[in-house]
Amino acid sequence: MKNLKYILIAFLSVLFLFASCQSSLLNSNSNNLSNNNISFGEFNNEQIIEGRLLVGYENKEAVNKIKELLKGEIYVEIPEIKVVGIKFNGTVKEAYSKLKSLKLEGIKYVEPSFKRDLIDPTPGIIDDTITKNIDGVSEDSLWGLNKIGAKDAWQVATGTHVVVAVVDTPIDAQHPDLQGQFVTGFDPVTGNLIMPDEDYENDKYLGDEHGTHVAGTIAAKKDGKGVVGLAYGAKIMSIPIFQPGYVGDAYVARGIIWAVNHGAQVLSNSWGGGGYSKTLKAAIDYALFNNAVFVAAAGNSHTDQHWHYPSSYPGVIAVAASNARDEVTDFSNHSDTISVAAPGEKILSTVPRSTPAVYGEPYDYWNGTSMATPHVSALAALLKQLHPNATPYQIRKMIENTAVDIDEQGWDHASGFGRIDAAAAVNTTLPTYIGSTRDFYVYSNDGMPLSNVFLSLIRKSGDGGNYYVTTDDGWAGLYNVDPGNYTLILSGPDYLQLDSPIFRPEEATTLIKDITFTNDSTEINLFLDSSFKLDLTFDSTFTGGATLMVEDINYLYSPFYVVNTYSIDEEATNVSFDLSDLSGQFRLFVYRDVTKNASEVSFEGTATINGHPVPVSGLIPYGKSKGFVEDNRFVGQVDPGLIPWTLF
Ligand SMILES: [Ca+2]
Ligand SMILES: [Ca+2]
Repeated sequence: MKNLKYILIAFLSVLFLFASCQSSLLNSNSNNLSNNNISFGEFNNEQIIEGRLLVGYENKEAVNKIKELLKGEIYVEIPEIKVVGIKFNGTVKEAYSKLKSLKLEGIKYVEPSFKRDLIDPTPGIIDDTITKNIDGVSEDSLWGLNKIGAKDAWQVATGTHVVVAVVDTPIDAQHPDLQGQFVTGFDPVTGNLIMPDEDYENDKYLGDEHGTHVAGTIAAKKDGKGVVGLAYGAKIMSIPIFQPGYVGDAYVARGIIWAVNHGAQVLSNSWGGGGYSKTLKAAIDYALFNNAVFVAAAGNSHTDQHWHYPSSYPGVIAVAASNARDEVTDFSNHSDTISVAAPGEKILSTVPRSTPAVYGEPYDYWNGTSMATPHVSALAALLKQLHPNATPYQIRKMIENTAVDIDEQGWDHASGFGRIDAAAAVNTTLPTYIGSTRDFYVYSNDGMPLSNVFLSLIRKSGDGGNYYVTTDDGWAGLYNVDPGNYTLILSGPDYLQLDSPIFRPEEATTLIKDITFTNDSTEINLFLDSSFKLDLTFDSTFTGGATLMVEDINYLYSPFYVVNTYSIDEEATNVSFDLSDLSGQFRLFVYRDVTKNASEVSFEGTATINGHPVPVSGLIPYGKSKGFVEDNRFVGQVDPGLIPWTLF
C-alpha cells in the first residue's frame, strides 16, 4: 500500500514542481538516499588485486575524471560491455574514499579486481579396483568417456566445426595428441594473437599443465595413440588467463568477449573464486546473449556455497565431479547452483611434453572439478554441431534433461541433475523453449534505484538450481532462468559496504514474494520498504512541550531539509512515533523552546527498525534546545546526529 502511495506522491510532487509550489507535500518527499549514483563493488573478506579498479560506465567522459583523481591510467578497455580497468598507486580502499567525494553522472559502478585461482587438481593414484582397464595410456582406457557413452555419442557427433575456448593456462599446442586441433587464440593481457599450434608458453615460462590437461579431455586426437577427447572433431581456442597467476577480472572479461567475437561457441572454465564481479557477469551475459555456452567448474573445497564465481552466475553450467562408481567425489563443492556432474576423478589426459608423467609419456591422471568441466564443454560442442543455432539455454537443458540421476533422488546440491550421459544427450530432441530474460528493477520507496541489493530466486519445487545476482544501478538481469514458481528474496543493501546508504544491519530490508515465470520474458519493478517505530521515555517533562524533528541529511542546505515534525505534550514522559512512511537518510532530535525550560532533560528508549530493536538515548543539556536521538552503539564514538537513520 505504501508503495502505491509513494508513487502517487512522487507524481503529485512533479505537478507541484511545475506549479512552482513549495508545498509541504513536495517538501516531505523530495528526499533522496544519495545524490551520487556510483555503486561500489563489495570486497569484504575477499582477496583483491591492489592498485586496480574496474569501472562500468554509461558516459566515457566520466571515466577520465576518476582516472585524474586517482592519477591513474587505463590499462584495459572493453567497449562491448562499457568497462575500463584503471591502474593507480595505492589501495582500493583509499581509492574508494577519494571517489566517494565525487558526484559523477554516467558511472554505473566501480569495483575491485578479485583474485581467483585455477581449481587445483591433484594427481590421481591409479586404482585398479575401479579402473581395471587402465594398464597404460590408451584411448580405450578412459573410464570417464566409457561411463558417459562416448562411443555411442560419436556415432552421432564429434564436435565438427565447433570451436571451444579453453579459458585457462596456456596449452602445449605441439603435444602429439593436440597438434592440429587449434584455431587462433588470444592473450587478453598483451592483445597478442596465438597462432594455431603455437607453443605459446615456450617463449616465457608460464606453466601450461592445467590448460593442456583440460584441452586433451575436450579434443585430443582420435588417432589410435594416447588419449582421445570427447569432442575430438572440435577445435580449441586458447585464452590464457593464468600467466602464471590470475590476470584479473578485466582481462578475463576481455578474453571472454574476444573469444565470443571470434567464433567460440563454448567456453570451458576450470577456475574460480569468491567475489561477485559485475564486470565478469557482464562478460558472461555477453557470451550468453551471443549464443555461446558458458561452462564452469564448481570448485574443489567440498563446501556448500553459492558464492563461487564464475560457476554461480545465472545461465552458467556449473559442473561437479563424479567418480567411476557414480558417486560425487569428496572434494567437489556442493551448491544450489550446480547443473550437472561429470567424471572428475582419476582422469587421464594430456600434460605438456616437458612434464614428468605416467609411463614415461606426456599423460597423467588428475582429479578435480577442473577435469569434470571439459567433459561437459565437449558435450556442449557435440550438441552445437547437431544444433548450430541452439541457445545456451537449450544446450544446457539437453545436458540436464538426459543426465543420469545419482546421489540423492532427483536434483540435489551434490550432482545437480546428475551425471552427464553424452549418448543420451546427442540423441535427444531440441527443446522448443529457447530461454528468455528476466529484468528486475529495484527502487527505494521514493523511486531511487538501489544498487548492491541481493536478489535471490529460490525454486519452490526444489527440482532445480536457484539463482543469485546483485543489482547494478537498480537493475538486475537474469538470463536462462527456468520457467516455474519461485520465492523471490530481496535483501540489502549490505551495511558493511563502503558506499552503503545504511549504517546498521537492522536497516537492511527484506522483501519476500512469490513469483511465477512463464516462457515469456519478464520485467518486474520492486520497491524496498522499511518500518521504523520510535519509543522514548523522558526523565522529566517539558514546560510548553517539545517536538521530535526529522531532517533529511542530504538536504540540510536546502529549504526542504525538515521532513516532518511530531509534537510532544508538556506532561508526556513516554512517547511513541511511527516513521515508517518516510524514505531517506535522516537525523532525529528532540527540540524545545529554551525560553520555556532550561533544565537538563535526558531520554532513552528503542528504535524498532524492521522489527529489530535498537537501544537509543539522548540528552538536551541545560539551556540548550536540541538533543539528538542516538544509537547507543555510536554514543561517544562520533558526534551526535552524525550517523543518519536510513529508511526505505
Ligand atoms: Ca589420441
Ligand atoms: Ca540426484
